[in-house]
Amino acid sequence: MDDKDDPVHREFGHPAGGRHAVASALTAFARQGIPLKVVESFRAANRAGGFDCPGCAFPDRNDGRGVDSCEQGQKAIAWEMTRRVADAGFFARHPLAELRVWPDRELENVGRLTQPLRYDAASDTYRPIPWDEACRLAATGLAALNPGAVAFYTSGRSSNEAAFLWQFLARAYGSAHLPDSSNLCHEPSGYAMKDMLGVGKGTCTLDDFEAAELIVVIGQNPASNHPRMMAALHRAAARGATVIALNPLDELGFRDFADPKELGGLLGRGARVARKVYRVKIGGDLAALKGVMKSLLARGEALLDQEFIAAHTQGFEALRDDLAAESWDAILVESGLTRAEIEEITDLYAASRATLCTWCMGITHHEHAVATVQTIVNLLLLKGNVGRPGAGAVPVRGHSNVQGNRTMGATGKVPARFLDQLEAVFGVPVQRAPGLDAVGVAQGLLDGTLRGFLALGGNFGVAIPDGPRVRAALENCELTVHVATKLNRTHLHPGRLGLILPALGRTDRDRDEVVTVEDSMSMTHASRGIQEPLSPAMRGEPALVCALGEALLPGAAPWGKMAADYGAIRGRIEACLAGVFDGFADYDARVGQPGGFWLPNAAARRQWNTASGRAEFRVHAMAEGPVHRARRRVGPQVLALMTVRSHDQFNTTVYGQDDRYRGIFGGRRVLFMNARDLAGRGIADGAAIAIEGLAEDGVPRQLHGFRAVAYDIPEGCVAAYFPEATPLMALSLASRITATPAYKEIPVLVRPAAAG
Ligand SMILES: Nc1nc2c(c(=O)[nH]1)N[C@H]1C(S)=C(S)[C@@H](COP(=O)(O)OP(=O)(O)OC[C@H]3O[C@@H](n4cnc5c(=O)[nH]c(N)nc54)[C@H](O)[C@@H]3O)O[C@H]1N2
Ligand SMILES: Nc1nc2c(c(=O)[nH]1)N[C@H]1C(S)=C(S)[C@@H](COP(=O)(O)OP(=O)(O)OC[C@H]3O[C@@H](n4cnc5c(=O)[nH]c(N)nc54)[C@H](O)[C@@H]3O)O[C@H]1N2
Ligand SMILES: [Mo]
Repeated sequence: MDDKDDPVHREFGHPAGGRHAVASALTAFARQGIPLKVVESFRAANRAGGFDCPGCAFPDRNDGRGVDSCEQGQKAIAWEMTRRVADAGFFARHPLAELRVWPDRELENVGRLTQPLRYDAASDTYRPIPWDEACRLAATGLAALNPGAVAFYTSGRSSNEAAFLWQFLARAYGSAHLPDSSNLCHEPSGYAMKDMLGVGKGTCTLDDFEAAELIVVIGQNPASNHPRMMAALHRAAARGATVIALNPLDELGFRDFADPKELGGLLGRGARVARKVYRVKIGGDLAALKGVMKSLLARGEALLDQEFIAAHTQGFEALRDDLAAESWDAILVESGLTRAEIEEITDLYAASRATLCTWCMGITHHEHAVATVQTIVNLLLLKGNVGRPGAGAVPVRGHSNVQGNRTMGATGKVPARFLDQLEAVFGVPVQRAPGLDAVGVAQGLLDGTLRGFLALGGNFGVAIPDGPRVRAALENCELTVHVATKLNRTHLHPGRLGLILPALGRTDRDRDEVVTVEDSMSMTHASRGIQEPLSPAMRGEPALVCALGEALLPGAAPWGKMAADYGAIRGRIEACLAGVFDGFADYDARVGQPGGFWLPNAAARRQWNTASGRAEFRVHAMAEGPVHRARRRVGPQVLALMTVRSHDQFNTTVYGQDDRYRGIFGGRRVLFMNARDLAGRGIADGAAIAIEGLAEDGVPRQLHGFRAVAYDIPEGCVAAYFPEATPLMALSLASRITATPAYKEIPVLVRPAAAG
């Protein structure tokens, strides 16, 4: 077991992408002992007849040409295609008390889960059991509980088919507690857009990247988290479009990127992709964008799309008055930008005939996430930048099928019509009341009102704030069931009855079946695994949910028929979604189409499914956030911490210890700090530090064993990696309205280690 964490900081000295990306993809396969599989993988990932990459949700190119996969995707694929196994012998040798001190990456590195497991308290180990028994135990456990005390989590990796059956099983059993990773992720985007535009999804397709004149990338690090988007940005910049970014960090991909799919890129020649990165302060985007709008309006309403505003929107006057009254001083202090920078962005926006804004977690992981997303949409609406080529709002989703899971109803709140059709199609009653979201479920576990927790993938106890307490609460449950591909820390905290059920992943062949997924731009298509499963006891997720359904609610659905033929599931999806979401007619027949099909988006056609039938401007004040409040309480020395991903992880799955684009090698326990913030605290670059989280619940939260790294980051702002730094935040630190944890706005104090 390798638990060394000894980070050093040195410049990487090469462009993002390029030959190092190719080398890193090859290394990922070599590390798993399957070096040759990389060929197969590059041939099948995101290609018609192959599998949908289990990495991010950026859409596939679908032109049938060449490779359409990236370094990060290949890492995720190698991780899944490994031939290593966490078998019965492994679990017999390692009691959970021992595994709990292993680093997260070593738990997953053991290999794939290959058989159903049941926790045995006497030996403190998981032990293999037959499938029949696992399903019977789960069913008996669930039947003994009040359904209102049971939660069914989903992580956005699973397929449409599995997610659909999962939510049906939960609702037919009587629980609508369907928290998902989206609650921790893009929930504010969905809410904000639905409220203003009537559609909670992005309004663009990949073609719009080819037509945009200005692309604004806000709070996103695509070089590490959506590398295929870098290729789209790079192409856009090469044809003359302007790309700019708003980010506290000058991420490498923006200033130096080489497309590994181009010869020049492979030879190592990089190019600037973003003309400029505007270095907002953490949480400063709302102020920055208000500044841009204020400046735009001051230049005269002739610059706006007045026809669009008159014909399609409502609330413009209120926004105009609010912007006129907003103070420039406040805008500049809060955004961290200069007046000249705001005028520069306004120049670009005013001149552009088609603007597309993309955003990700730098926007949603904040207390004022909904307000900030709505401010982005306000900006777009002012110039009619929704519903025409090259223009629109693009929340770039996280997990490869997180959007599809939502379309399938795997969430606590769904339209009544969907529930009606669910009842009609299956002929059984379902739970109609809305259920809890992820933070609500964590609270329910902590206060003991939830007694059962089932998860279709994910690592809930590590992804959620207050992980240690939530994991301890899981142990107090009567029942925990994890459908998973690899062992993770959440599994190490079983309930009185604790089960792990081994699932097939995207790359695994599931007999002759295909599953379907929906990407970030609403393209829905088939995915077919290419590798023979490691063990006959692993099950495709849809079939696995059917097995649970057969044991728990045998009369509720033709479980056996659906397990044997996933087309029978798609038929039911089509029937349940009719009139709820357009586009699912002939679902089963059309999934076979190369590239799949686009789910139509009303806002993209300028049809506004809002109460007023128009796109609605929303006015938002620049309100105080958690860091402001902590500064008032404790003093100006409070810093704003954002927890971000390295280049070598997929969420809680950490592949390695390097973050080469940011120049960090061999460890992850670092805190990126401005040199002046270091000097002010008497901390040397590279010194050991203690970090204290200032939660409003008063519970002390401290982290030790971190090193400070002098870094180009705005004063008052610091950054660290997730999940290592998550223990600094409380569950109560979350966005207004959607309760998405504010993982990027944690008030902290930093001291030299000796004084800590
Ligand atoms: N390889 C890989 N791919 C992934 C993932 C992964 O872990 N690894 N995760 C997937 C998932 S689930 C998601 S949600 C996405 C995440 O994709 P990203 O959102 O790109 O991921 P984060 O690392 O959370 O990065 C946030 C970015 O926002 C910036 N930021 C932080 N706070 C602010 C702010 O207040 N304002 C602005 N303007 N910027 C800010 C940070 O500097 C950083 O560049 O990626 C998906 N794809
Ligand atoms: N501090 C901090 N915390 C964060 C974030 C942050 O930026 N900062 N980001 C948040 C975000 S955006 C998200 S989306 C969440 C992610 O939260 P989750 O989705 O809960 O976490 P993951 O790390 O993606 O889950 C990894 C686990 O999924 C399982 N798995 C992988 N593939 C499959 C599969 O095909 N089937 C099944 N059944 N299981 C599979 C494996 O067992 C693996 O251990 O984390 C959130 N937490
Ligand atoms: Mo995410």
